[in-house]
Amino acid sequence: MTENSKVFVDLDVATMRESDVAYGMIQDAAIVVTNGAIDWVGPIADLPSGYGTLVRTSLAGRLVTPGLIDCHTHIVHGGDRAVEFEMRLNGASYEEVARAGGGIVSTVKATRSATEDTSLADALRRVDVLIAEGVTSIEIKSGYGLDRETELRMLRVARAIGNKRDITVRTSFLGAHATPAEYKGRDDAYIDEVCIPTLRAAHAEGLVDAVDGFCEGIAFSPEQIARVFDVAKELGLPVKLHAEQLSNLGGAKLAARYGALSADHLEYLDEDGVRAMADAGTVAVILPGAFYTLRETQAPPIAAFRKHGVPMALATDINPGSSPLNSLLLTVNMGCTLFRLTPEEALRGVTCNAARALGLTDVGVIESGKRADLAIWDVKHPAELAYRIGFNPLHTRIFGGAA
Ligand code: DI6
Ligand code: FE
Repeated sequence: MTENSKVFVDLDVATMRESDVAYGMIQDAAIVVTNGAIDWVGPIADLPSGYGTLVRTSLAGRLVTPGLIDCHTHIVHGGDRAVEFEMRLNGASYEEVARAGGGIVSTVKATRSATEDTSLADALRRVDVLIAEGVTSIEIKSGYGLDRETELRMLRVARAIGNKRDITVRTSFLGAHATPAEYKGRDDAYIDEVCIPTLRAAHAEGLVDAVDGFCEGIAFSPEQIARVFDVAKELGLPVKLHAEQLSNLGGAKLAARYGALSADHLEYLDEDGVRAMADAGTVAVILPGAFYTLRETQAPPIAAFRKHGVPMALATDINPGSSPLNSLLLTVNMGCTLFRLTPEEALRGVTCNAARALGLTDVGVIESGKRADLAIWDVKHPAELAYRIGFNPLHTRIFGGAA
């Protein structure tokens, strides 16, 4: 305790610790924050007398949760695909849209032609919307550059976001997202000549926290992803993977073999893959925004994740094609409504389990020694965060102890 300590009182806290009590809930609690970290949390009746002289801030009965964590985004990207959305609703097929210059290729074109400044300004507008919902950590992927210069630029923009705003940014290198037009039909050459050398360059510049890929019929095979993951391993970088989104290629199993932090999407995952994830401690990141936008009908194997004890996270997957969903609170609601997650599972999905999906050990739960990243809500019960649609009850967001 120092003069930098603050005591919050008159609050209930959903600590999200492992606990027999739902949400790790403590009613009528106090939280002591010292030098940006949580010093003490517990029932106010147990507050050590040493803290008794500190000035108290009343939260008037509000609920406190860990700051929210969006563990899967493509929030740095050029342009939008609203016209493509409109074309599809007017009857065009995905292929016709692609032939007319739509799809991932159009986002690559727009991202390549954007400057670092405009990319940053565009992304910050989206980040600010998340911040207003109490988000304190975010993952940001590259993968719309698909050439060395633009991939590096995307990652520099991601780092810049962490400097311009009070938010923790974790970057993922997603060079193996799609094959760019100039390498059409030469996927292996793209992996060898562009993706892997760019990963090495980005890592040398300190721009990479994890390595991601898209393992899918329309993207890369498990063998191709494995070549990228081998380099990640050599560089000492953790991996994660877009897997089993549209079909089952064994991507999650491959990811688990590399001790992946997470495998993401997973609609077409089988129980064998679930077991492999459980054994490896790989988090299942569920992305209801893409499921909804693509009007997918096969849900991820939630019951099997529960049965085998695979931790589940939820994220927006913010991207201009399959998930133009810029709200983590709505994502929480959709996780419950579309996939029947309980509100507690959904809240764990954007706090403790999202932290784990990013390899972050100092956030996602409220306990002594963790960073004081907190969200203070005008709600009585945590289920309210999952229940309302299009309503933001955030009162105050605290990042590293500062409001
Ligand atoms: N899965 C997705 O749903 C997005 N990327 C990925 O690997 C699609 C991205 C896009 O359509 O722009
Ligand atoms: Fe994604």
